[in-house]
Amino acid sequence: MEQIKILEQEFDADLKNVQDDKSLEDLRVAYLGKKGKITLAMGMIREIAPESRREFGQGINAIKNKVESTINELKEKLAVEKVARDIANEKAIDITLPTKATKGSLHPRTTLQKEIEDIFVSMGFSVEDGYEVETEYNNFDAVNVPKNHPARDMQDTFWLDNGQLLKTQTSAAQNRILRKYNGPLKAIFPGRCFRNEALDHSHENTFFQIEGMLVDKDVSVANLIYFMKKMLSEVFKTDINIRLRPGFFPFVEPGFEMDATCTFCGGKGCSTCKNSGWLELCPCGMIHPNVLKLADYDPEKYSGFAFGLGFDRLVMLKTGLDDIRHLNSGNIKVLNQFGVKA
Ligand code: FA5
Repeated sequence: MEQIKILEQEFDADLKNVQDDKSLEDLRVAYLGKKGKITLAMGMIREIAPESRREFGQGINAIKNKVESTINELKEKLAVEKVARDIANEKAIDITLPTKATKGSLHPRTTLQKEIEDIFVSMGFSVEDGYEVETEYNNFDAVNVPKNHPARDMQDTFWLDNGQLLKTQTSAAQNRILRKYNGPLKAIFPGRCFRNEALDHSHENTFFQIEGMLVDKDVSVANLIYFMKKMLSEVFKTDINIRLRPGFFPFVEPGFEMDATCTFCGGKGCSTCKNSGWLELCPCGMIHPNVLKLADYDPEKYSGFAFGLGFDRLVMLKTGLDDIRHLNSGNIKVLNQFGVKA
């Protein structure tokens, strides 16, 4: 019993030296660990004379309980003190001081898209949304490209396991939008398109188009030329001339490739326009009667034009970027030029 008393006194003395988690853990190991003083003392019970064993056992258990509860209480106290210290330290941080946070800005693509949307809205067009995951029907069949039509090979398609696809062209929304209006309409529908293409400075696998449609009675190519000229002149803030060359797309008849006077040389000829004075900008044409029929329009009553602007190429012309891949790269050095601060 004398030994137990000494053990208790030793513990009380050692306790006074505990200042932090580490020294508390050392104390715990020294008394309660595998080779701790209390653990060893408990192992001695068998060697105690039977008549003293009960008293010794009770004594050693009492001190074991005391040591355990003292250590637990102290552990809690240290934790509370640590939180209080952390809070006091945080108060030293002045959260109202200006930080080095930098201000972002819109991507050049977004800026130009908003500009073009505003131009068309001012001419009475609505802005519609298309899906990125589309049905084969909407992307191809509904725009007069049935299964096995050779035109399907022109657009290397990302197919999904469920038979749907990532839309290869904004034209995929034509049928849905025609059905939505079920009559005269003026709409543009910008969107992200996907093609499994070999990449180069003017080809991406993920790129943007802005499609437009105008459907009404007696619509003609003259209307198409007017709207395209107007839009381009507003975008480039100068009078832009356009010309149409024949182009084949199954969903328009007649179909055209629309060129605009080169914005770099004003039509004189330069390296960007390969000295032709013209830039190829936008396939377009008069909506094919089959496309109208597939959306339950009467082609005898209605006609319309559609265009599919290669929007990323327009962004390149507007910004002077020479590689389309910059637009998806997120490269801050590129974006910095357009107001994004690193
Ligand atoms: C089409 O996608 C037709 N749907 C456009 C259309 C709509 C024609 C309505 C008539 C009426 P095309 O595959 O040529 O056509 O693509 C249109 C434009 O998208 C191209 O002129 C080009 O500027 C852009 N484009 C096509 N593929 C890529 C690509 N891989 N990377 C970047 N731009 C591309």
